[in-house]
Amino acid sequence: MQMTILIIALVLMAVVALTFWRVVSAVNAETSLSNVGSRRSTLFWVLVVFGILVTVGSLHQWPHTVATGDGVVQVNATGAQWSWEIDTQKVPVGKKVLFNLHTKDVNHGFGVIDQSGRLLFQMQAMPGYINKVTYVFDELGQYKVICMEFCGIGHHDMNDEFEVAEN
Ligand SMILES: [Cu+2]
Repeated sequence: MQMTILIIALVLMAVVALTFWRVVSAVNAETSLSNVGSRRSTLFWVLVVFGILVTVGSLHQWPHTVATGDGVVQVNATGAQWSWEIDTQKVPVGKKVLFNLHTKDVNHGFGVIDQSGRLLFQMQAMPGYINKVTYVFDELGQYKVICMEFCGIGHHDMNDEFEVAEN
């Protein structure tokens, strides 16, 4: 699936690049200021190469694969106005934790925050879907769960927490 998406994205980027190249070529052919056209063409290709490098460098790990197998710890979390139901309050450090995220009512945002207040990851909880995200916690401690999607008058109070502990 990821390879298919990557190939489609690369083909579409090639189509866009070829389209730009055709347009630039047509403009350059018409202009009498060939020096300006040449500089413009060079700048265009520098930007194309830069864009490809940034895209490949920043998106090559996307989308994240969902972890499966024996070593994966499953955690089921359900959002409802205005609380979370998390089926475990203790997850192991250094292991893959697969969060299965669901909601009973409206959309919620499942955000996990570490002790320093840094957002580690977040995922939408959507009615009718079980969304999955895998995360490996590297540090022991208490982690907070907040709602990151405005879901009604009690949204601000939709907090929970769990502990990351030794196995
Ligand atoms: Cu909310």
